[in-house]
Amino acid sequence: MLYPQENTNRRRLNLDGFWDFRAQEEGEAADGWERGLPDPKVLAVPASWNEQREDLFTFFGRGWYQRDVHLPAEWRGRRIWLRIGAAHYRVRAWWNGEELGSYEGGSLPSEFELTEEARPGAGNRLTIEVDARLDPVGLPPAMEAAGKGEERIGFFNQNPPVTYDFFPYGGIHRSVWVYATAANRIESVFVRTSLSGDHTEAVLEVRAAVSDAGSVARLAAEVEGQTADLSREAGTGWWSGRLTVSSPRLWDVGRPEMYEVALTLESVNGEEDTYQQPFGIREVCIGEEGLLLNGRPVYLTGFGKHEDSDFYGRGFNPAVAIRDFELLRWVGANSFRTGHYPYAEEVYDLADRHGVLVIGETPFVGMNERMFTPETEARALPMIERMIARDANHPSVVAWSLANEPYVKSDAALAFFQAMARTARQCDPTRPITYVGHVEVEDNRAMHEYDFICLNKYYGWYIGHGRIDDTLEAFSRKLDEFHKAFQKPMMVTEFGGDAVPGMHAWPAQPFSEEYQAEIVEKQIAVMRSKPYIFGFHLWNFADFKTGQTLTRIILNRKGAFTRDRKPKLVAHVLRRLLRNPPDDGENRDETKDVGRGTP
Ligand code: BDP
Repeated sequence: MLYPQENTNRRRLNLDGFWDFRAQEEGEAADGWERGLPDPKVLAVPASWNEQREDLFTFFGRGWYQRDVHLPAEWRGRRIWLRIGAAHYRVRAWWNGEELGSYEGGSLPSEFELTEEARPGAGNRLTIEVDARLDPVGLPPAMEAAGKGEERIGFFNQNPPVTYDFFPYGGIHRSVWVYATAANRIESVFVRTSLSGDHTEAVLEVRAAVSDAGSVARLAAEVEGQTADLSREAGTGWWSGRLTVSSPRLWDVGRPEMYEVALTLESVNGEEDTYQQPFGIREVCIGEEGLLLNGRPVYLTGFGKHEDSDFYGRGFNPAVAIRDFELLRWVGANSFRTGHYPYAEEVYDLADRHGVLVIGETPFVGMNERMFTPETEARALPMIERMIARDANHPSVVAWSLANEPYVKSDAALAFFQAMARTARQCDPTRPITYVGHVEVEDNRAMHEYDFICLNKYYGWYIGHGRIDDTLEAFSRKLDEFHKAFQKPMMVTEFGGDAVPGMHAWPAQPFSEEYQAEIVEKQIAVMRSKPYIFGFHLWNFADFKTGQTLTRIILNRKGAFTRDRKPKLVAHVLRRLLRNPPDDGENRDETKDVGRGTP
C-alpha cells in the first residue's frame, strides 16, 4: 500500500489535528454515532488517547473519532481514498454515515475507497471507530484467559493485563489522509536491485501493479533520465521492466545514497497517474561471519526501540523521530530493531536518509502455545505480507524479524514458524529473516530454518540480579551454547537492566545508573570476544511506558535515554565504546560514518 503522495497527478489532504472524540462505555449503545457524536471531547490525532486525558488513561474500549472534511471542488470526477496510517487495534470507518469498511492489525495502514460517497466541493463527515479492547488471541495477545502455568516468563499480574511489556495504547497513532487519483492508479511499486561482482553496474528490476490492468495504455519507469516501458507479466497482475545504472552510488551505513524511480501510468481514457518511489542500491546477505552489506561485514550496534513518548504515547511525532536519529548519531549507533511491531513509515524514510540499518519486526510478541493454530496463522501471514509490501523499498531495512520471544517447542509452534518463514521468503527473497529468541536452545526449534540468530539475555538482571561479575561466565557459555546448537551468526538483540534516572549507588547496585552502565560495559566486552557475534542492541533506546508490576517504576527504565530523550550514564559509556570500537583487524564498518550526509 503506497504512502499518499502529492505530485502532478495526485492530491492529498492531511487530516491530523483536533478531532471530536467519544469513549463508548461497556454496554453502551452507539446508535447513530457514525452521523454525530453525543457530547464529544476534543482529542489530538495522531496520538494515543491514554495520555491526553485523565479519564482515558486506562480506557481500553472503543473510541469514536469524528471530524468534518471539506474536499476541494477540483477533486470532482477523481477517485478518492481514505488512508489511516495506523490505529490500535481495529478500525471501522464511515463517510457521511455510510460504512466504508474495517481493518484489524494495529501497526499497519488501512485504506478505504470513498469515491461513491465523497462530495467534493462540500462538507463531509468522517467517523472512525477505534477498538482497543484487549484480545487474548490478538496479535499481540492480552492476558485474560491465559492458561494456568503457561510456559512464559515475565509480565504476569501486570496492569493492564497483556502478555507483553509495553502499554496497550488505544487511538489513531499515525496520520490520516484523504487523497485523489486518476480512475486507474498505480497500486504497488517494488524496486529490486542487484549488483555486478565488481559493483560497477546495478540492474534495477521495477515491478508495479495498477488498479485496472485492462485499461493500461503505457506504464513506464524513469530513473535519472533513463526510461523503460514496463510489460505485463503473463498470468499475473504485475508489470515489470529493467534498467541498468552504471557506476551506481551505493547506499551504505552512514552513506545514505538514495535514488528515485518515477512511474507514469497512461490509461486508454487519456488519464495519467504518477508515483515517485525512493529506493537505494545495495546488497545485503548473511555470510559466515554475519551481515554483509555490499560485500563487507557490518558490526551492528544500537538498540531495540519502541514508539513511545510523553503525551503522544504511541503516536508518531516528527520532532521526536528527528531527535531519536540525532541521538543515534551522537551515541555512535548504526542500527535499531523496531521492537515489537512495524513503525511509522516516516521512521524508515528517516533511516534511509541517515544511513541507519533497521531490523523490521512484526507485531508478534508474547505469543503463546494457544495461538499456534490455523486461525491465528490465517491472521498472521497476511500481516507479514502487508508489512513487507509496505517496507520492502527501504534500503535501511536489512532483515525481517518475524517474532519476539516465542516458545517454539511444540510441533504446532514449529509448523507455525515454518509457515511464517515461507511467507516472508516468498514475499522478499532478498532479505535475511530471523526471529528473536530467549530462554533455551530447545525452546527455539525453528531457529535452524531462519538465517541468523537473535537472542535476548538479561544476565545481571533477570538472571543473577545484582551479581554482574558472577554471571559473565554464564552469559558467555549461553552464547556459545546457542552458537554450537545452530551454527549460525548471532546478534544479541536485548540485554541490559533498569536505571531510574538520577538514582546513584556506590558500589553499583540495581536500578542505579552506575549498575546499568556496568552491565553494558562488561557484557559488551564478552560479546565482542565472540567471532560469531556480529552485533548487539541494548534494550532499550529510551525509557517507555508499560503496564504496572512490582518490577516497573511507572516506566520500563531500561532506556539508555530517559523518556524525554536525555542521556543516562549508560549513554555516555556507550558513546565511548561505540565511537572507539576495538581494532580487531577486520575491515568492519561500524559507526564512524553515521550521520555523514545527513539531510
Ligand atoms: C524482554 C522483552 C521486552 C521487555 C524486556 C524487559 O522482549 O519486550 O521489555 O524483556 O523485561 O523479555 O525489559
